[in-house]
Amino acid sequence: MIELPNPFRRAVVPLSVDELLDISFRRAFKKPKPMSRRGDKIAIYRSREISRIQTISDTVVSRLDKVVKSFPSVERLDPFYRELLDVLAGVDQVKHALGAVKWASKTISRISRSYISKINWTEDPERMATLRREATGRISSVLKRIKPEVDFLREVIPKLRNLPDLDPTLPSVIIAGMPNTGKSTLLSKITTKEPEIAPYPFTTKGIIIGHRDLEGVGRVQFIDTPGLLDRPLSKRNRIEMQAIVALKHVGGLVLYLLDPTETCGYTLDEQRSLFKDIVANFSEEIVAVINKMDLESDYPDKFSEIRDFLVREGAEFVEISAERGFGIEELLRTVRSKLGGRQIEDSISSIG
Ligand SMILES: Nc1nc2c(ncn2[C@@H]2O[C@H](COP(=O)(O)OP(=O)(O)OP(=O)(O)O)[C@@H](O)[C@H]2O)c(=O)[nH]1
Ligand SMILES: [Mg+2]
Repeated sequence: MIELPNPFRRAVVPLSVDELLDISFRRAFKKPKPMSRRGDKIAIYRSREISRIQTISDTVVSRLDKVVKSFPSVERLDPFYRELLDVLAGVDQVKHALGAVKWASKTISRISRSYISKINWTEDPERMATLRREATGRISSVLKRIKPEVDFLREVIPKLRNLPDLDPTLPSVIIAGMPNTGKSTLLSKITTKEPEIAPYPFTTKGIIIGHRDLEGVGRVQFIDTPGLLDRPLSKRNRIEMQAIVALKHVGGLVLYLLDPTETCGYTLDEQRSLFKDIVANFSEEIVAVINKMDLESDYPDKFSEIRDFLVREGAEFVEISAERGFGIEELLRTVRSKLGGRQIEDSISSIG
């Protein structure tokens, strides 16, 4: 089996506390073995009550342990996934929740052992039933105590499992920019990634990865990121923070999309300010991409203004229409030369 880069892919989502109680109790109380008329009645009662406790405890403990064991060790996570974990769930909250699940599993094993031993010491069937009821009552209340932690894991593990597979061995291109500038449209144009289809303007809420083979470079991963607003890091929300994590940890080329038409809902000033912010704060090489050039005749001044700005900044830029497919070939040529150039530099420096 190939190891998938997303380390959360195999993390088990816990059942809800109610579901877990339900299946374990149903298992424990289904079809009691017919009581033999002969034989030691007391022994039969005893083994029935013990088996009920044991079944509930085994079912609960094995389910809980699977959740803890299937979750990757936070310390060994790649920084990209570790920071996404922090953004989407909070490292401390996840550690606390997994700790609570582990505690419940151990406590339930202990309760079960102690009541089984008590049942072994009594000869009174009624006492056995009372002890069994006490044991199952205590097991239920331990589980109910971890309900908030279990609910939290049920909410965050599916999100983590759905994170894309970032392959650290492939060259990467990050597509960044303000919302609605056309990042996802561009991704669907240049990679095999199916565009997300929605009857309304679809806002990307997480990182999406598509692939494309580029001549001389090989397979490249293109990373579509959620739109960023022009605001300080401390004000960024969880959705935006995923784009920041990609910019911080992926390492690669950044395509910064600009929409001179401002139909994205953001002014040129805001788009320029975010561009400068990214140039100042991240070390990746950046190519500016002026998008929506199919609308240039409606906004000639805005297009000139953005070109002048990029020239002044000394920024490299390409003009495209992601929707119509204009300029895509030139954009890919630029990407290829950037990535190809870098690979040659890398191999030279590794020889030297
Ligand atoms: N006219 C024109 N519209 C475009 C072009 N590229 C994208 N759009 C439109 O711009 C809108 C936003 O496109 P998206 O690709 O969803 O933008 P995005 O940058 O991924 O947006 P977020 O995910 O919200 O950050 C959509 O209505 C697209 O159809 C283009 O080249 N020309
Ligand atoms: Mg998008």
